[in-house]
Amino acid sequence: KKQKPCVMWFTGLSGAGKSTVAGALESRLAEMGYHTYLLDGDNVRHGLCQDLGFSKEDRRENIRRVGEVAKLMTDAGLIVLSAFISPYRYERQLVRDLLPEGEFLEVFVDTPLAECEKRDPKGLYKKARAGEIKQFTGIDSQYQVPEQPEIHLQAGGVSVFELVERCLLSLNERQII
Ligand code: GGZ
Repeated sequence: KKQKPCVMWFTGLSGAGKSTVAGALESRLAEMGYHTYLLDGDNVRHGLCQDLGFSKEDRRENIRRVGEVAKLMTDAGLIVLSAFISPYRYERQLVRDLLPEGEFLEVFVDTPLAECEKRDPKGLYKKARAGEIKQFTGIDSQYQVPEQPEIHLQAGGVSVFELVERCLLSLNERQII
């Protein structure tokens, strides 16, 4: 099936739904016959980036490595979905600059902090509030909101299915699929 390679770069707070939406989108694309790969904390922070923590420097290096890997995967023709907090504008811009024009799609999973904290699926916000985890994004480490994301998902109160549909529509409009 004909596809144009690209990187869909999901960014947002912990618990915003990045991995959930990217994973569901990947399943839909695979069903449709497209070649994809999902990069997220689960397969990257346990391997390629297992030496890195959550200081500013380590997050930078995490994103730099993921960006380079994503680029290699686009050379192989894949639609790459990446789901990392990637809190700094500068690092997201560096990844954008690695890729040809039009191949980097920033997807802002815009779930309010209060909602992420209410969900708190792993209890990490609770720990961060209690001071048991330091440098937690949104609590004592900053998240720089994307200024002009290609796709802005206002995710609070919207179903995963609907969010995936919006992504598919955008890929279609951009003639990637
Ligand atoms: C933010 C943290 C932290 C701190 C552990 N700050 O909800 P999760 O658990 O599964 O997703 C978060 C994940 C963030 O890793 P990333 O590689 O996406 O971060 S970055 O792009 O900033 O490099 C969270 C967990 O790791 N986690 N400690 N201090 N998230």
